[in-house]
Amino acid sequence: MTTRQSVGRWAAVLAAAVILAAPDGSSGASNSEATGNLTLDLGGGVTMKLVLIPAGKFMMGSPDSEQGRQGSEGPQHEVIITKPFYMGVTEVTQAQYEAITGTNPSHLKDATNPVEMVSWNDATEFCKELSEKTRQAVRLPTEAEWEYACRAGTATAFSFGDSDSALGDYAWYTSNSGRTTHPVGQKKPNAWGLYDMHGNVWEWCAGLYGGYPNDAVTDPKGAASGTRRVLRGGGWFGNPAHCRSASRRYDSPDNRSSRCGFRVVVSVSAPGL
Ligand SMILES: [Ca+2]
Repeated sequence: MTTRQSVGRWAAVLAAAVILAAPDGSSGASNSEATGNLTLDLGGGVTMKLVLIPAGKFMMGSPDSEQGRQGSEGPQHEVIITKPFYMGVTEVTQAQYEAITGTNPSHLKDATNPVEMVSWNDATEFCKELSEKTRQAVRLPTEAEWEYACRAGTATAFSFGDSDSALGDYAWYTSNSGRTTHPVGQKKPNAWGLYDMHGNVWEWCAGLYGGYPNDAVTDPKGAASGTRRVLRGGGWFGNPAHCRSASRRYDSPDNRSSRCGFRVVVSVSAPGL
């Protein structure tokens, strides 16, 4: 199947999903076919907005020539994302986390700031609970999905170009953060409508951290073995190099830090595809 055929088939599936979801609204979620958005109802007047990320392919990792690059970002290799998915337009906020778990573990407290002091295990449990509440397949993004969405069709060091001179327009990082997190969604979004992919808090991804393959891969899930979990995007305590689209680090799945949070994705279910 060609990419265009695949996209067309998914568009039909999504349209059908909108029709099926519409009658009673009891699923805790609502779709908007026109905008490609999904809004989850977390209860207590708290919602979460996600945007549809199309299927496609991209070059994952950074070229040897990229400023600030680390060896773990190579080799660059082609990644094919075969299924569209919804991604949170912002990091999970403290209000959203508390609506689902009843607690707010953050050090840098503000309901509209990203939740931090959450481990990979905590983030995964949040996804599980939100899935049960909304009857949607909520999960952390794979590392490949995260970088694909961060790049939003670009191949440059940042989603807005190769120079970090405009980073302050898109990100909270060490030079402008005042050593704290900030309310999500205040800076410019990338071309796919995602905010704070660069900066604010580092974001947990689903898979295990490991070396990259040399050849093209389809829907990679991460390393086959290991214990370390991936973090992406840099944060309020990070320098510009950390905020690059290809930048990656890792941590133990039970470690918590005021520098680390997450955002969620929702799988688009399509039986038979
Ligand atoms: Ca971030």
